[in-house]
Formats: sequence, structure tokens, C-alpha cells
Amino acid sequence: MSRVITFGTYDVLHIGHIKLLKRAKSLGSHLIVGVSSDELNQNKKGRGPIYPLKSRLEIISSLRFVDEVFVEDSLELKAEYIISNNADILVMGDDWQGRFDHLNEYCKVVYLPRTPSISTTEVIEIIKETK
Ligand code: C2G
Repeated sequence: MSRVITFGTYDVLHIGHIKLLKRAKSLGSHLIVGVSSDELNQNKKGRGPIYPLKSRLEIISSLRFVDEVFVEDSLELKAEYIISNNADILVMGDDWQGRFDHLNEYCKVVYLPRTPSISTTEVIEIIKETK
């Protein structure tokens, strides 16, 4: 019965997000997802999300392989989130490869390969171009 935790913005949900979350769930029995606040997204990506936090939380919590969601307010609070959620495994996309290795002291850290050729930024660009 292992508890898996992962983090992300999940703005303009796409197949790369779905594949990552499904693979994360398959590593355990309970999947907890930290969804980045609008302010955190602004700081990480230099722009606010298209979908506000409340919508992103509702979308992610509606997925059948997601068991719980919470708001991720800071990238620096991962250890606290792992401990308070009693997580056994932290899953991150490999765009974060190596960045969270220090958290191995709290739980197992696993990086999964990203799905190629899709990102929220690209989807936004395509929509802009085809207007
Ligand atoms: N992802 C993926 N393949 C893609 C795009 C995204 O596997 N083509 C994964 C990312 O690696 C991440 C998850 O989907 O694990 C969510 O992606 P983002 O919303 O872009 O997450 P990010 O803004 O990088 O937030 O604390 C860490 C951050 O909150 C991660």
C-alpha cells in the first residue's frame, strides 16, 4: 500500500500530463497531486496559468487515477509536503532530473520520462497561430 506524491501546474491539461499521472499511480496504490498555485506558476514560468487554481484542482481531482489533491504554494516545501502526506515515493518528470535527489532521505525519488512533442506552452502557441 504505497503512497505516491507528484507536483505540477497541469495548466491546459494534455496527454503528457495524463501519461505522467497514470504512470505515477502505477508505482503505488494511492496518488496525491500537489497542484501549483497561480502565484507559483507565475514565478516558475514568468506567466500566470490560463486556467485558475480552482479549475485546475477540480480537473485533476476528477481523474479516476488521482486520489487526493492539495495546493503547492512553494517549490521549497517538498519535504514538508512529503512528510505531511506520508508519501513513500516522489515522482517528477525528467525535466526535473536530479533537482530533488536530496529528498531521498524522506522517500524514494523517481523521475519519469516526459512525453515528447507536447507542452502547455506549445498548445498555447498553436492556438494563437491558428486564430
Ligand atoms: N509532463 C510530461 N510530459 C510533457 C509535459 C509535462 O510528462 N510533455 C509532466 C511534467 O514532467 C510534470 C507534469 O507533467 O511532471 C506536470 O507538468 P507541468 O504542469 O508543466 O509541471 P511543472 O510546472 O513543471 O511543475 O514542484 C514542481 C512543479 O510544480 C512541477
